[in-house]
Amino acid sequence: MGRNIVEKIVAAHLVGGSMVPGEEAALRIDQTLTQDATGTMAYLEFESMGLDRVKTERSVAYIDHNTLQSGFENADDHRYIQSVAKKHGIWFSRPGNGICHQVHLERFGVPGKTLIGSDSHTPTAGGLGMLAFGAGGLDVAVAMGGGAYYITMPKVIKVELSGALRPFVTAKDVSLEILRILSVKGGVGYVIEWGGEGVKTLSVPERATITNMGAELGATSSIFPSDEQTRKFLQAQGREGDFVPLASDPDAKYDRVIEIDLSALEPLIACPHMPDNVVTVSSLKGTKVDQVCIGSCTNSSLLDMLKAAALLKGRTIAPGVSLSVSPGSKQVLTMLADSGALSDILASGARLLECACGPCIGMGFSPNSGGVSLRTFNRNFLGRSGTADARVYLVSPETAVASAITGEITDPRTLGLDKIEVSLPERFKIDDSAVLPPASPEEAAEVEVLRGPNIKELPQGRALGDSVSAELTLKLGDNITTDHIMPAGAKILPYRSNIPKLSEFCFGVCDSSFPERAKAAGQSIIVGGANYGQGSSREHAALVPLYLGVRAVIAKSFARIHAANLVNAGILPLTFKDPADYDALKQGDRLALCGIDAGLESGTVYLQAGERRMELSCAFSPRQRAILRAGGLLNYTKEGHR
Ligand code: MIC
Ligand code: SF4
Repeated sequence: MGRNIVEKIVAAHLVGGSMVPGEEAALRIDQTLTQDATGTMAYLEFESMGLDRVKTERSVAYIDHNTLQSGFENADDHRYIQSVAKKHGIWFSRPGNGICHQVHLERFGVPGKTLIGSDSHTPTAGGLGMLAFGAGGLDVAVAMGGGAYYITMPKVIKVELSGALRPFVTAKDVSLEILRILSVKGGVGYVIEWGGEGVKTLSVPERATITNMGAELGATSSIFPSDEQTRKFLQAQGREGDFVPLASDPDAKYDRVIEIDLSALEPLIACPHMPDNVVTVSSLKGTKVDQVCIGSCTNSSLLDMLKAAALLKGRTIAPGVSLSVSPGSKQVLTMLADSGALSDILASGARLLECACGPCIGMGFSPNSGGVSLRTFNRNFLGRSGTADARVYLVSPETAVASAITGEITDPRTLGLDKIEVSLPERFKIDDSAVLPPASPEEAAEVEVLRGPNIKELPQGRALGDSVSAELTLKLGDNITTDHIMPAGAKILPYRSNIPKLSEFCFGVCDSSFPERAKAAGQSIIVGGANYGQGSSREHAALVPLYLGVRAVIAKSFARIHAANLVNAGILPLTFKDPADYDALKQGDRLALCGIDAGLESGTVYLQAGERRMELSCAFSPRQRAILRAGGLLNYTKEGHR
């Protein structure tokens, strides 16, 4: 029987488990990436596992998130990552070189290979035909050490594209359309494989915009075939040797097929505060805009920036609007400068930010109070911009520029232009001087790892007993994101390697009294609704609750990466067998989880809440059970498992 692309890459990398959807598959990982906000923790974990030189084909440490250095903390972490990378065989992408996913696409991604990264948007590399996953830092550390990456074998949705995008309708609108169709939880348990005749019309950077936002669907990954477009892109990056063709077999099977006619799409916009809250841009015509941001790993390619520059050329932005432009990489920025397009951007009144995540993670450029911010980014969760009452909308670069010019939400097709003439260059400007190689194995022993005073001890996982008696310290609703659990932003991110300090901000968006209450309770249980933990890969959303004494999270359902991070931290993620039980629980209840030992084998544990006895599902793979019993992946690995 024929195979789809996902099955082909999985089959070529399977080192254990099974390819049956729903069962655990162990994959050999060819490449890893980290970024600085999760990387410090990942390398501390790597060191504490006693691992030596990475065993991957390529591992890269990027500095792109914590680039505002308003104190010593971020600079110290950067220095730590640079030194630890040098010692252990990891390439180091210096601050200023760009956003991890953009640089990885340009310089390192290889079709047909596997990649895991300590960032949820790692599947961006699927635009090049890589099978790439976002993962917690611990999983990345294990993979760097040569260990397998374990996934629940996903089902595969094929999105069959036909037609071609019309002028001013973009890859971003394709991302928003699929979010409109599937919602922020519709991709859970699936890889999205993009195919059909329409695929041929999309360049690699456009494909990467689409695979990037697969993270917002909750998908395990997203992937495109590797074809002529891929070859052209790699050739222009001076990497034609990395090209391999990759296509599904004609008789490949899919679990679901969704058809999208590219020619029928129009400009779309995601409204506050969820990426799937999608309507047409024209339906919001006239809404006043305070701020516009162009950039992020979704829309910061040279193609995006050239389009923005072409639209801004000869125009000035509205007086009430503040426009920021953050190119995705040094390559993009230098090519903008060399071509003169940067002058067009600056002449319009835009503010140029460095090649980094910046406003996307609240690292500066927060909107004004109650401000309306239009962003070409991928997430618009409440409070993420750094301004609690800001209203953030997600759009394409074309819609962003049109709105910056008029000062109100504007469909770019109404600007009176026929189209924008922009194409990819025959040859990108190649300068890898900002990527520093690791020390040779012979020199590695001499490299000193430099630690700053902000680096504190890792929280210790505790082995699970047979029962847990604890208070329900927090009850939450559906779609709780990791930005709710462990907020980010310029003020909090510098403490990513200082869990005690970071814990003061846990659940700050929902209930700022939680940290104190959890500490006072000693040990506690959290209850959530559906899709608990969606969004980022930050393992801090598990490590901080662990530090605060959380032993179990009971929810209607979990997002994939967060559930894995909870297990890795030794916290039990459990689901209600009867959703009505969720309604019967209230904050402050005394709860008793019983029969954990037997439940790990049978798949059911019991929760006693007053008079009511509830059944909770506790279905884990044998490996996950062993990790939970050991009190987390760190302990499990130290016991000698790989
Ligand atoms: C995000 O976009 O939320 C982040 C910041 O890139 C996170 C990683 C982190 O929290 O450091 C992600 O997507 O995984
Ligand atoms: Fe950076 Fe934003 Fe992309 Fe996360 S989503 S990697 S913060 S640009």
